Amino acid sequence: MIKLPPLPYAYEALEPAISAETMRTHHDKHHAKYVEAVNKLAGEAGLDGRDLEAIIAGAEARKATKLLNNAGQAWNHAFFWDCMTPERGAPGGELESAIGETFGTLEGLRDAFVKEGADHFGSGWVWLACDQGRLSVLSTHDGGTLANRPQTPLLVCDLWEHAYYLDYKQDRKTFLERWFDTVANWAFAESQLEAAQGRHEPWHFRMAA
Ligand code: MN3
Repeated sequence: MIKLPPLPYAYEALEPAISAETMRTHHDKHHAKYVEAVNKLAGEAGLDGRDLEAIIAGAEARKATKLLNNAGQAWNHAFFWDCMTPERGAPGGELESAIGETFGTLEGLRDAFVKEGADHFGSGWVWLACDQGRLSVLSTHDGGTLANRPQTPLLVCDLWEHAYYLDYKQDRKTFLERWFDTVANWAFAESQLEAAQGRHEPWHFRMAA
């Protein structure tokens, strides 16, 4: 069994970028439902008792699409909560240098991230990732995840309408701009960059929530 991880801050902590009402529904209803579906489907696939990364790998190997989608969503949401913080910050150290190398400036990264997310057709996720030492911005569709990909994810933002519709209606671009400017967790991204450099383990879905 996997467990729904608690939010690392209060429901209202990310206001005004994201309302408490959005966070409550998003975490307590949407994320909870994905976790519940994973436990049901992993049992049916003989994958119960594994950690979530192993369930994702097993679902992929078995071409168990419904399990893979739900497991990807369970992983992505847990990662997403840690990609946000009420402590507004800015990239520093090696992350700042890596952003400079690939995007020129933080503004360059912001443009690429917001454009990728705003232009993404339908539901999915927009990521900042490190791929063989170089940063990149990419998006995945639906429950698509970087959990078991060679890239190390540094940040992700949810592009499903449930992530922003209550607060921004259909205006995904403004949501992404405000998300990037005010709640992105740069300390977390720096820690993931260190993991990509082999200095410690990358983020994992915690089994004991
Ligand atoms: Mn979501």
